[in-house]
Amino acid sequence: MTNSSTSEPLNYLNHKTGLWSWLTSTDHKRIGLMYMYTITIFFCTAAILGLLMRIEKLAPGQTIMTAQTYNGMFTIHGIIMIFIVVIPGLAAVFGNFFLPIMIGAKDVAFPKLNLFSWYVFITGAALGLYSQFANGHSPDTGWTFYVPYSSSASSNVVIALTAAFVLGFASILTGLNFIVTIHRMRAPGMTWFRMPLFPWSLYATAWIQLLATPIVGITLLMVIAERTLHIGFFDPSLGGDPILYQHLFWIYSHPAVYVMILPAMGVVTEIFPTFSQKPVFGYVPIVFSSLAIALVGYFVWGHHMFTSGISYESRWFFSFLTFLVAIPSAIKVFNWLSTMYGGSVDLKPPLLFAISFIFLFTIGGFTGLTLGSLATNIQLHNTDFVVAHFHYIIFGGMGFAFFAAIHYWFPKIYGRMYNFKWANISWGFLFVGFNLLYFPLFVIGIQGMPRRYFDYDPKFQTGEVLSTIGAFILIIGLIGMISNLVYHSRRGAIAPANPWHGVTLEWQIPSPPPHENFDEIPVITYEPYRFDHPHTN
Ligand code: CU1
Repeated sequence: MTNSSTSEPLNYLNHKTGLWSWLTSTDHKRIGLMYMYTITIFFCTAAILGLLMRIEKLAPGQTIMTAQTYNGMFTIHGIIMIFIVVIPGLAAVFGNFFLPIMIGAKDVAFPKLNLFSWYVFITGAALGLYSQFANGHSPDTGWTFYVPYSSSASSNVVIALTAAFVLGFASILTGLNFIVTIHRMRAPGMTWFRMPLFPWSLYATAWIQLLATPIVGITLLMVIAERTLHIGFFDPSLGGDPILYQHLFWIYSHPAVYVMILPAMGVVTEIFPTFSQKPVFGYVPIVFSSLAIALVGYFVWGHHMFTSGISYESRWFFSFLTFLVAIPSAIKVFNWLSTMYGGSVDLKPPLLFAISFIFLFTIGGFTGLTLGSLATNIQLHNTDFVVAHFHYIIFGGMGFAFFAAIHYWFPKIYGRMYNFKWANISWGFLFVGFNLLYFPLFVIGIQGMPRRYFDYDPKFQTGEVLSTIGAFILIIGLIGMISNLVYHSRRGAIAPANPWHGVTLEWQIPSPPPHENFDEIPVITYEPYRFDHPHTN
């Protein structure tokens, strides 16, 4: 079948056109793209806020904004990046687009619920943005909403809390949808251990979304109740306990880090075998390390509270448990490197981003151990060292995996190819800019520069200036990368169905995929990542 006006073969992009056909589409692929476009807009907004904060810090004292504006900026930067960009990011964009295809299904289990969750997401995101501007009182609590300040601050805390609460529902609905999809919709013959590893990572992620998100939801509601109805949960003056808030918040928000990073690990686990033309090394250990990370992630939240006055016993216990997370993470790094070892490695842009992911994630991981270790944590707590660490995990990890994913699946999504040279140059700016932006923060953090401070001692200025230069280089890389992708999504050369010679199911169907993915549901007769098996080229 072809589209009569363009004589292109019919696919999910051209079988119906017009904005309304997108806004009412229950096609998992279109919903994935709607998430991608909205998330990209929010990412760019929050990145600009980040750049403005970096400009402010070029010199001690006030440079371009007041201290109160600065407090609002780091708060809204965090709320947008965490709740709107990074938590939904990979799962809602590439999970929606590729999970059904990779398990041989025509859609997710609940397509209408899927569209509904996008509307919930948009509502929450709009509220988050509104909280920034309403009455000129942008929230200034930081994205963690710590009490007792958040129970009493006069800024738009209630709107921001409501936004995070609503966004949580979108996350729960997506997780629920993916769990049922993976249990019920796998193609005939696709046993659990024939399922590719990106779907496995989404499965582990979905359980966290489903089980942990309600905890933060109720916690944020409790803060709203405390502020509006003066019910004492956390505020000592109302008989509450602020430490209780920290427990409840981090019981969700530590596992939430794995909602961000597990799908990132899943993405690169797809890329390494394809660009080495070699089966993934240690399929089963990778599956169980994903599940182990999801499980152990529930028992380490206290490492955010070492200086809060919790007991010595619970501190060393949480410190010990935190170290356990390093084991499954290291298993994965070992398996990725072993997958490449001895393969015919082809350093195309997706692999370049995936290797950068390993490099940056490993720095983030080791500095995470530094922070998880009780003694050094006391010294480094609330310094810029923490800011550097989590940007290496969240941006260097999840962000670079997102960039790897879009460069990997772009030809499948749009049926066109981006410019490799342009992609490689953008990568250079991103990689150099990223490290120059965040590495100096480790150094000034160790020297005692606190996080979230508007002003600073002149002795930190060299580090701050280097970091700001890095931010500009990073932004150039982002502009280069995004313009390459946007331009070539319509004008790039027509891509073949399987440009990288991949073996998972998404590479066996046309690009862009047809509306319902498969004319006939495939029957799976062998394990994934069999490069010796005949496949489409
Ligand atoms: Cu944590």
